[in-house]
Amino acid sequence: MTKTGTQIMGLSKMNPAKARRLAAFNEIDIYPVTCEQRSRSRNDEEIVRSVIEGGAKIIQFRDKISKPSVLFEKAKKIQTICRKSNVLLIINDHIDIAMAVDADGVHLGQEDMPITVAQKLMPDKIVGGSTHTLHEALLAQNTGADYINIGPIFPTRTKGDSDEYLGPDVITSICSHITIPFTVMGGINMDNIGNVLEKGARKIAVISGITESGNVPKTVQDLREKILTFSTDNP
Ligand code: TZP
Ligand code: MG
Repeated sequence: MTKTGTQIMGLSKMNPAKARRLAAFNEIDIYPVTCEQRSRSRNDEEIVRSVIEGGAKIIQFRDKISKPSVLFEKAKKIQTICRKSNVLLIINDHIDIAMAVDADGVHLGQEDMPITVAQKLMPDKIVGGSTHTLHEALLAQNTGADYINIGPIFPTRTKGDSDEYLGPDVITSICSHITIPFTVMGGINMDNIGNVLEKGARKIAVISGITESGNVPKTVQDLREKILTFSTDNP
């Protein structure tokens, strides 16, 4: 079986800041991701405050629209909020912004900078990768991803480039071959979260199921409770 960076080095020999971040990542349950266009006129900062109020321990700042200067300013503000609450901040797409605001990591898609480059540039940070197939998942793991995301699991209107989705069975078929932590994403909400939990997911990334809620803290609380209750009943 392929060994992860953590297994090869051992957490103790790893950069201590990275080891701390990975330890915190291992504890996460709900993984809210921002999308200002789908937040019912609330800005990303407001959503970030609300998901933290609901108990989230990690946030991904995902903004596909803003220019770098705006992204940087927004990321700085969000980082200040996350720091105060000891919440991990992952930046979608942009290694430079993640480094500039001293975020906890970066999340890279198939068309972004290679995972190996991110690991070199930010050895003390978390590097995650989006995957859609077993092949991509193994490649991400073998090139040093600290975690992967698998998705879209269900149909979603948030990722506009395709109507395709993988279905929840993909979770078992991919996760049985990988050793690094994984998140799942795509169309997940209170009604179907049970399906991904049953397939073995424990770290669940959600955009619109949270950002479109009329009561974001309560929705985050409810989703967390589902994950935590299921995990306790199915250790
Ligand atoms: N990658 C896989 S699915 C997805 C991304 C960015 C969008 C998920 O958004 P939502 O609103 O939780 O379906
Ligand atoms: Mg990307």
